[in-house]
Amino acid sequence: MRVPQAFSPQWLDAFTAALDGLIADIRAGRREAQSASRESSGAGTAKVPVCEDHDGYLRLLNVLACEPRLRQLVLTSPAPEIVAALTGTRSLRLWMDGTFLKEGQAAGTATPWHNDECTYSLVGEQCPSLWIALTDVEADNSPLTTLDGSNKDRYRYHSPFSPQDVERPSDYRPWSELQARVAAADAPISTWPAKRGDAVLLHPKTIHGALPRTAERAGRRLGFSVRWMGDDVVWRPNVLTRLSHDDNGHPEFQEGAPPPESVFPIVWRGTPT
Ligand SMILES: O=C(O)CCC(=O)C(=O)O
Repeated sequence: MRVPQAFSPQWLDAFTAALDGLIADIRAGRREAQSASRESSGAGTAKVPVCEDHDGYLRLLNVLACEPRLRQLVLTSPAPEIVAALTGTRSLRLWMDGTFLKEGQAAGTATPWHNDECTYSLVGEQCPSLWIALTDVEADNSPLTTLDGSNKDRYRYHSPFSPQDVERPSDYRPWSELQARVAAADAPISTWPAKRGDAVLLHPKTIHGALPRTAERAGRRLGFSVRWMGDDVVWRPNVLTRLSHDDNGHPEFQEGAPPPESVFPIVWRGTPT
């Protein structure tokens, strides 16, 4: 679901400056980041973002956990109101975030097809990502793509980032089936070019990715995606879940209950408009 011009230039400039500063610091070695391979082994720590940076594709995870000023900006921006209005939740917690910077024209600037919930320890309808275009994201500038109707899937998919040597729960399908669905000639795929300031709300089951950046012109493409937890979200891990530094072994997490306030405080309350 697209929200045209959801953010004014003031917010976009503030988010962009904070992310660009962090990216520059990580690239210059002034700030620590952990590699994606270390993160996928579950060895992550809370206060260090995960950074994958190659071939004009940069993916940064969990910035908000280590950048209190940016976290505060996100919380005071229109973001929570937008998420609440679109999901109908009366409360929100912050889950995690992803930043996607694309430069150059390499095929590797595509974001591979996936859905966000596949490795989640959380279930709920109100667990979306609000993806924000911090630059124009035209059709040749790595727009998001979605598989229409996948938000209604009855199955989850066994991600390559989950353990492979375990018995797959009955409500999961092999990853190859997800790939076959998007590769089918008649796959109902939508492409989401965006103007700077537009936002796209993604249901946790929505199968999505992004095309490569093929623009001949110089420039870049920056998307910032914040994941939220609404009223109906509960913690329900299984053998394919990737636990994080937050919930791995934490005594207050209870299966079937919302994540504890001590770890994920409610950051927004209200009546959705
Ligand atoms: O911006 C992108 O390229 C991908 C975004 C995405 O996959 C996400 O937010 O989950």
